[in-house]
Amino acid sequence: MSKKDLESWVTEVAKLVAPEKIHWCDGSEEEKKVLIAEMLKTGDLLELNEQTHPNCFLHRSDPNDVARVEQLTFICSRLEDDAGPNNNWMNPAEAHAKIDALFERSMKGRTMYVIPYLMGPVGSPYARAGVEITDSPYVVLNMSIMSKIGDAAIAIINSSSKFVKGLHSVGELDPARRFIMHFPEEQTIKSFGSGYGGNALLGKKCHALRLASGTAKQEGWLAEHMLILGIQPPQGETKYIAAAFPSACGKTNLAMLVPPKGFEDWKIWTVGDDIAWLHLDESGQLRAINPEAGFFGVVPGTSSTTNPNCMNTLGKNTIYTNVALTSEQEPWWEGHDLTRPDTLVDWKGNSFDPTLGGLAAHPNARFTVPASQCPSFSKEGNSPNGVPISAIVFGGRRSNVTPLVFQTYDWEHGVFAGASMASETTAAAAGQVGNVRRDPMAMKPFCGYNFGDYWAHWLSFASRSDNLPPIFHVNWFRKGADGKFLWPGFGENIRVLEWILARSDGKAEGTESAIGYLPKSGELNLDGLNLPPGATESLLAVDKKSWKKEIEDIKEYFSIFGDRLPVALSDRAESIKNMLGSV
Ligand code: TSX
Ligand code: MN
Repeated sequence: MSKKDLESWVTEVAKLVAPEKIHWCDGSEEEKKVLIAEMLKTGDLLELNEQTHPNCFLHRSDPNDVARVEQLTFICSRLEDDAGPNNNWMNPAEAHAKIDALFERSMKGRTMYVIPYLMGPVGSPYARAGVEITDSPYVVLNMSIMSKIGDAAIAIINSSSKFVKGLHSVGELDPARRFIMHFPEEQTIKSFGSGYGGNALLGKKCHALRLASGTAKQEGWLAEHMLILGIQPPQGETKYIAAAFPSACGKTNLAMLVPPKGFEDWKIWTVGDDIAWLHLDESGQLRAINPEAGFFGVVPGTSSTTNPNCMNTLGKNTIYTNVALTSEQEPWWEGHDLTRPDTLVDWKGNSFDPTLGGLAAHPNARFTVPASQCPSFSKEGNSPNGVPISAIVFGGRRSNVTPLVFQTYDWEHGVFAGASMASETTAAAAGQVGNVRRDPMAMKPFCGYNFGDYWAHWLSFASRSDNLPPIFHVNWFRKGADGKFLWPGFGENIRVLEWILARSDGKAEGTESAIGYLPKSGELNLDGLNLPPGATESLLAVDKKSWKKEIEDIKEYFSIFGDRLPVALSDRAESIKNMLGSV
């Protein structure tokens, strides 16, 4: 692949989609200005209050196009088994035919934008390029925040000879004519019929996770759904952790954590809030880069209480999607610091009537904002070699069973903990509230190949380094008998991170249990928290009966993967079951 291959691909696509014009994006400020001006004219964007929200805009999606669509997302590998039971699969030839029929002349009368983009720090050996062709100026604007558009990408395409090809058209935004298709063997993505972030900003979930996860297996690294943060104790060295959580667990909030009372001299540095690319360096040290340049986060619930750093990141150079609008032309959402104004326009553009019981902002409303605006953004955030990872953390939302924190005994046990992760569904997700769903490594919607092969790849790291970070599991959401959360969460989570780093440093002993090391009595710093009597015990309890049931559930889930399941994982389930004894 080279610049010439790029040009011939663009010509070939233009023949199929028949645009009125082709525009090669350079990522310049001038280009952005022109795009924004056009979108203000067409109503694609509304300008927000210039005084209080400089260079901020509101975009309203089609009401039928407000989220990722897992049932319309396909991995089109040659062999169905390579996609695995964790993905929808379609034969590549059939998939191309199906989606190309939709693309035919789909850009007539429209501009076709060609976006060369770079995922990862400029000059990083770990950065990768892609080119997205789209007919959506909203996509161009978002991609210009979420990735590095233009020369930096072209340079890589010319020199490295590799890039991911992404073709996107909003089509008619008809859910019946919508597909998100991935061709791992061709390093190609085709997305039709949706303008929503995860379906349309192809550099993010489609490239940096679904395709990159498969490339990473072939090349010996990991593309993960993880935040990356640095923790700096008073006068101490900054240590970095990478953490994977399913949706609705507050990943962005943790990535931007503000140290609470008693931790004023600590610092948390944000490297990334969603995706980590992890590589072993020559010394066997695991290092992480954030392939993204911006945050595309959920707005509702974000406030000065839940995430003050995020609130200070927003408010300038921000695209808001599907929030409500005040009479002062300011964005508003459920969970905002300001109580709901009497007069609001809802996310669909209608005057909001609270007596009807609906929401003013869509629960999946989003902000798109440059990472560099975050007050806690790490000085190492653009470091070409990434940051060294001292601990890997998996987590989920569980009202019972899973303790606040435990450390796995070794890498293989850590992979087991990641592979058996689960989380309870919330109102924000589709389906019933409170169901426990397995979401291995928080990658259920994003692993571009068979989970069995993916776990084998994770396990293979044990033989490649004797310096791997320890793996932990956390749960901020355990509830007491009264149905109330036992743990205050948010900033106070730094206490759990402190124990994790102490363990990683060999400075805390821990105590053994059937499921891993727990903090020994007194090791978790709870000073000033005033937890009710018994709360600590309940938070850290490992109830043998419920864990035996949990292991049975995990074994049942694992069985879906048949002979692609690494034996080490079924063996580990068995050995934990034996450790739990006969209760
Ligand atoms: O993001 C959350 N985190 C991680 C923060 C760094 N949330 C919000 C989840 C939805 C995205 C949390 N919610 C967390 C948490 O640690 N914990 C909880 C549960 C909880 C909610 C409210 C309280 C306490 C816990 N309120 C009081 O204790 C007053
Ligand atoms: Mn995510």
